[in-house]
Amino acid sequence: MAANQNGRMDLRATFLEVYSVLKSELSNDPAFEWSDDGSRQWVDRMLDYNVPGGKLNRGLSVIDSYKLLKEGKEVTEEEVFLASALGWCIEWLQAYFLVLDDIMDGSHTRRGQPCWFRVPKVGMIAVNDGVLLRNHIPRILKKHFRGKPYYVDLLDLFNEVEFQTASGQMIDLITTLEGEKDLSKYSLSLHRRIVQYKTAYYSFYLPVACALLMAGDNLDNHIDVKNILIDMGIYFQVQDDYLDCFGDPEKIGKIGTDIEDFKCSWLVVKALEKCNEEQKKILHAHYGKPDPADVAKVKTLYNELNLQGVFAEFESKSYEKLTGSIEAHPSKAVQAVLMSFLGKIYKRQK
Ligand code: DMA
Ligand code: MG
Ligand code: MG
Ligand code: MG
Repeated sequence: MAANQNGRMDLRATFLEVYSVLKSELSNDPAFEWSDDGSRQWVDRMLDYNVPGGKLNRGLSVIDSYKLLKEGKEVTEEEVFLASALGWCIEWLQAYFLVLDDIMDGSHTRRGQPCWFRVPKVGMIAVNDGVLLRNHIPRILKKHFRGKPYYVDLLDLFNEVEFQTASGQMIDLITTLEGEKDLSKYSLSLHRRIVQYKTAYYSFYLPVACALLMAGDNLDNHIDVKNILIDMGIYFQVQDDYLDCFGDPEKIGKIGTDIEDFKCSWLVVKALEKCNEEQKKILHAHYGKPDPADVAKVKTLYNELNLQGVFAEFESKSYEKLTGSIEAHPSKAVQAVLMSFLGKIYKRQK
């Protein structure tokens, strides 16, 4: 156990060293040659604030998955560096989406600190910082992967997944438009569409797809793996929706805004499924209002409907189903990759 813990800590430390390398490569870009204009310091501070402060699950998973796919064969230092660089590309992608997501969702905190756009003097410069974060990804890929046979596939993968995520974010946002607020269109199938696109591809499929490409595999050979990862991503976003209301802000590092924002959250979909006519009126009257008194009414209703119990049931059912699909996979190495993902998120509190 102790050895495992240490192994994990070493991996995290190595991973963070790679972050420093990538950061200095990016901030030493000729674009910031006139270092007296503060641009290099801005990029450094912006990166440190937004990129490395999360759980790093997505990034670390690339290295984990690559090692498992190698089935115990030796993994060189260079391979660990490259897998880490790909892991960081995913963390960069996540930072880019989160900086913009927090503006659009009107959020207050992220990872236990104010959202980047709420930091004094940042404000809407955060929009351009998001664009910069996004542009760092192809720069990292160009610098470290240009000569690899899978370079084009990597670029295509990141482009594809970015498109999917942005499309998910779009549906997530336009369902909440003023004047079109309509709870009756909120269903499990709409929820599934939103979360599959906004979360599952970049959080679950992308890390494994990166590891597979590095291992010389073709992604088209792994449609079954992709489907399991998508289901896991949907389960993960249901947890995110649950924690938005029932999680401890100290632990998750953010304050929920889904009720105020009229989001098509898993919780409101379940509430609509379970409520009687009387309770439905309460939802219609108070969901999507900024006033804390309205939010409190919705939360009371969630408790009356025992949504915590409904979620606990969903969580164990999802775990069983996912384990079943994973065990049916022919490759032990792939099983190990998928089980390690599932183990990291099952019953998470943050
Ligand atoms: C976030 O969905 C999805 C992306 C692509 C950032 P969300 O707004 O529920 O995330 P969070 O709860 O972290 O703000
Ligand atoms: Mg958000
Ligand atoms: Mg959002
Ligand atoms: Mg959320």
